[in-house]
Amino acid sequence: MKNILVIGSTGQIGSELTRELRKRYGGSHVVAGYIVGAEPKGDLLEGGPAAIADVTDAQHIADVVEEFKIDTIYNLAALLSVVAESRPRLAWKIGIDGLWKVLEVARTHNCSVFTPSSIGSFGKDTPHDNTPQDTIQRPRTIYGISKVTTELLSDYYQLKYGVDTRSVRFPGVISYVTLPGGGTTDYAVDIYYSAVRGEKFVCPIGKGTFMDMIYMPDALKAAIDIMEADPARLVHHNGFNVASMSFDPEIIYQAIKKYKPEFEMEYQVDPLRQSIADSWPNKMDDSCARNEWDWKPDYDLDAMTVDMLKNLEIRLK
Ligand code: AKB
Repeated sequence: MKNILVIGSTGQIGSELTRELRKRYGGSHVVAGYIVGAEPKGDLLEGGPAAIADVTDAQHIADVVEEFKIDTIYNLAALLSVVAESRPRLAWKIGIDGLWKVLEVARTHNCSVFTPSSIGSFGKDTPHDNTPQDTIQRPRTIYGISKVTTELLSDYYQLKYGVDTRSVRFPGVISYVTLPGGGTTDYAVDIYYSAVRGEKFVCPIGKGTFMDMIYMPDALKAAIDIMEADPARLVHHNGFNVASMSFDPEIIYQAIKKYKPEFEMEYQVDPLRQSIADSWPNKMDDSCARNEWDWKPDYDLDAMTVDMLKNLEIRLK
């Protein structure tokens, strides 16, 4: 990776990935791609070049790739699971029509591409415990359908045209920097904000609902390490299971209560979020990622909780 374009650089993962890539490869080598209305600000704007890179406009992406001699594209444009259910056509337009445009630019300009998949690519017929790398993927949400298609289309470009496409299936990503918007796993971020603000947390996901989660530094590490991986060792290319921690609302609540004994939580289950969560794995088996490119997370629930609380105390002061 010499010159990198991050599409969606102002989103939850994109903003932190852009900063991390700039730290590793130098500010001038990482272009913060954005759409009108979601412009980068502060250090994201000042730390390196920025350019409009809208996945619905292939010519625009090609222009940016040429101008900055891009060889690697991180395509993070997507609607999250809950919001996608209310705007399915837009979710498809951004997630799949957009991906097709990015892949075409990559094919004609010889770029590698990372487009994340998600635990949302699984469905209720998938084995829920120790979900294997290669298994049934029959999701019933538009988000899930678009994520399975993302994996398949990325593999197609790899096999048919030799485009170097790679990706992981992200669990719910937890961070104190940029809030996620409209995801099923968002509760695991919101709960920390309530704890630090001294508010009672109203949990939209029911007790006993386990989902895979990952702390942002590990999510960034996964996104960068898979693109740096030795291609000779890769059996899979797109949609690697990456696991880190799995918990239900009660477990994360108790983990926070250890440091905030006065913290309270009650349940008001949201039927849409719950039905999506019920169709996702309880815990994935990530042995392929571990074997093929040495994936290993650094944070467990307790280490993440300490870091989240410490940093949110500072940010929300
Ligand atoms: C969501 O909840 O939609 C995302 C995801 C797990 O893909 N965080």
